[in-house]
Amino acid sequence: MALINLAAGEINYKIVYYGCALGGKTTSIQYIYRKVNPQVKGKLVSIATEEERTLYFDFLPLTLEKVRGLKTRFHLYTVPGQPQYNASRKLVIQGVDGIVFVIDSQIDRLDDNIEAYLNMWDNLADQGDSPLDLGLVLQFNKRDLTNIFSSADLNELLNQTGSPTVESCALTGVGVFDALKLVTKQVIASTEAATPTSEPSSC
Ligand SMILES: Nc1nc2c(ncn2[C@@H]2O[C@H](COP(=O)(O)OP(=O)(O)OP(=O)(O)O)[C@@H](O)[C@H]2O)c(=O)[nH]1
Ligand SMILES: [Mg+2]
Repeated sequence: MALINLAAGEINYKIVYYGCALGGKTTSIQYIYRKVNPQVKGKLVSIATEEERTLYFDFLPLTLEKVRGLKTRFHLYTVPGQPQYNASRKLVIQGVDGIVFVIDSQIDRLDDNIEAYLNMWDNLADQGDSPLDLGLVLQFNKRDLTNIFSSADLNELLNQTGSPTVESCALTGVGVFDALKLVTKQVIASTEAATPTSEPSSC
């Protein structure tokens, strides 16, 4: 659930980029960091290995338009995709409002994509969440490569929730903001649908 701080006039959403290792999560968030104007962004914090593989997370705070008169902050995170870092993934998804699931479109990454997708469901279930109750967008990444599945095939194989999908090339940024906009719209819509309360909800 979004964290609403009425005293500060703020609403905070947590958006997590999830997906298999080397799929393009960090590249996506780095592109967003480069392109958004300095007034709306904080520092991009990355905890990575020497080879620039995500070890714990990347984190980028953005402050966007007002929702119901509240300043709206989006806290963007990536998880480490390497299978051995599941404990980190579990920590990062605590209190998540929306997920951009980044898929490596290459044919030889199908098993890794499926493993990451099932892992997302498991980790959400462990914290009492479900992709069905959260914002969720599938970002079909690496569309610039040649040995890739069609988007229709990826949709059939990996979109069990009928979620919106976006084709992307995170290297050049194509589709990256489309995916971000879709997930932010979903999480804002879910707050607007919720009954207003004077009590802050927890994140
Ligand atoms: N050709 C191509 N390469 C990409 C694209 N997106 C990312 N890459 C490359 O894929 C590699 C991995 O990208 P990352 O963004 O680090 O992947 P990640 O999902 O954060 O990986 P982990 O941190 O290990 O989970 C890098 O060499 C990127 O430059 C893309 O759209 N097209
Ligand atoms: Mg990464």
